[in-house]
Amino acid sequence: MKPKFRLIFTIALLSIVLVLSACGKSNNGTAAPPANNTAPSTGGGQTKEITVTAKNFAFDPPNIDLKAGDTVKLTFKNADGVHGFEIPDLNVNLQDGQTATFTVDKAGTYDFNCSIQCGSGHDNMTGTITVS
Ligand SMILES: [Cu+2]
Repeated sequence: MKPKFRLIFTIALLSIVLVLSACGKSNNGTAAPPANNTAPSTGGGQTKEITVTAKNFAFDPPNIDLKAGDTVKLTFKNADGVHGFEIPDLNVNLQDGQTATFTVDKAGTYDFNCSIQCGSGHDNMTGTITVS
């Protein structure tokens, strides 16, 4: 009798935990989209031309701020040494003198890095695009 009660109690407890965690998930899901109807857009949707320059061993600028919805025309140039420019999350990979056009739809941070093994400072060649 007692072990059976314990089993039922355990199942009931697990059910409550599952229901609670399912609720938490759906709440997070519905809270994600921003309420665009209450505030005017703060500049998203513009086209911005940005040039990133690489030298031994850094990018200039190392940080780029964008608004969700912006389209970027990004040109990459080597000023010193031979480097590449890669944003893995956005499928952007540029060599010296190349330009990529892409749109950042979602807020978040997108890291970029050097895509060519350029020397001792290669691992320091990182930067971040922040989309708000
Ligand atoms: Cu490198």
